[in-house]
Amino acid sequence: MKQTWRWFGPQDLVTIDDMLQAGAEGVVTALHHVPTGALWTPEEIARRQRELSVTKAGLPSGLKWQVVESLPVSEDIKKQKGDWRLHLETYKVSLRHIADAGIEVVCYNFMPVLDWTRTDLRWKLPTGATCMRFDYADFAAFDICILKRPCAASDYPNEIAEAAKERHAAMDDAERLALAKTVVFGLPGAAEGFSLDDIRLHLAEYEAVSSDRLRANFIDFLSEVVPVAEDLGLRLCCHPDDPPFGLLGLPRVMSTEADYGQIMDAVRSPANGITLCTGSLGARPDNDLPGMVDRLGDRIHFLHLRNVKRETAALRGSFHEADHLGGDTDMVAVIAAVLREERRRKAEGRADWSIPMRPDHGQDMLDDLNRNAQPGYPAIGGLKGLAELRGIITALSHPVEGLRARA
Ligand code: CS2
Ligand code: MN
Repeated sequence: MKQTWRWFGPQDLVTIDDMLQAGAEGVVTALHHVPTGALWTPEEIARRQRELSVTKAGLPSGLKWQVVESLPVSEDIKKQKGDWRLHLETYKVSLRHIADAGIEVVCYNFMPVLDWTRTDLRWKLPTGATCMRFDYADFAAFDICILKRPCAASDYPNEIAEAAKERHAAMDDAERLALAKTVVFGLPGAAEGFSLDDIRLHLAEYEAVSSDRLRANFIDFLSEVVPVAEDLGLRLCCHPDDPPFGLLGLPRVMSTEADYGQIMDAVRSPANGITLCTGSLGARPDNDLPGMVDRLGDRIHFLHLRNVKRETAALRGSFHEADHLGGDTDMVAVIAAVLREERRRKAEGRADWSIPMRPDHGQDMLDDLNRNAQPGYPAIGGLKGLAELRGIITALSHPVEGLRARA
């Protein structure tokens, strides 16, 4: 596995120097300033490559841009409306520019409107560290009582809808505003401010888009871009829905093994691949992560290793982001399955046998608590996650002791 680290560019409060100390071997980044749908130019790609190739002191970092995360897919493409054909052509040209720059792996997602969604970005753990959390009743409080989406209550089990109303009644205005801001953190334009009416407009646009329609649009998108990616020697990899179930009445089609199976089968090419995010998928008890690596491993081009603690047994429910080796996903079994897949690829002579991975979302701890970096991407919490994962990889890969430990 290639141990990588996500970087949000020069304004990231966690620097290239920091990730070097954390032991990163490669960088995952994007042109975050380029609006969705717009072209990634060779100049901008080269600029980002230069930025990550040097330390603060101007010395070579020795790091390369390993994975693009993400080349975002526009809402127009997801809905097949407006400028979608233009965006599709632009996407292909951006892919060509990415390949020309020597980058091979491109992550994206196909979630309508919202990317990952939480109700608390700084939930205090008993240790004093903080983590991100999704509380289903708080989310329902936002949906039913703040956004006031028509018929929203009928989308939730009765006890959640009731709890949501009680929680909302107990909140003051500042708490309601904070919850709304947290929920829409991943919305396009959220950084520039948002209004509930903007969200309602986004949602109205999807009223006519069923899950089947969204999946068909996704397959149309892949049928166009995968052959281009294959020709360019690129590996596209779709990140799962987070959380892996529908929210706000929006369709979501990449939440389960069956979802991935359908999409992998619909466009059969090594360029149509998977970003296996154990954190996102792990929020559902019916996703068997080590088994998914065994069964879908062939097409896994990028790994997000993270763990969640589910707070209920329900298919859709509350969870928080646990330690990388804590939580409900058996991370040792996942890593063992990945190492098996890597050995299999090596034996086949595949050039892509070493799969890039990164620690996904860390908890804020120690100095992270004052640094206020990008939510989910602190220096020390990320370093701890990567170090723990590296420990497992090292132990399981040991040619003698790895086997002896199990004898
Ligand atoms: C990431 C996602 O921070 C995260 O949770 O895993 O935002 C991811 O970058 C996108 O969904 C990929 O397109
Ligand atoms: Mn992820």
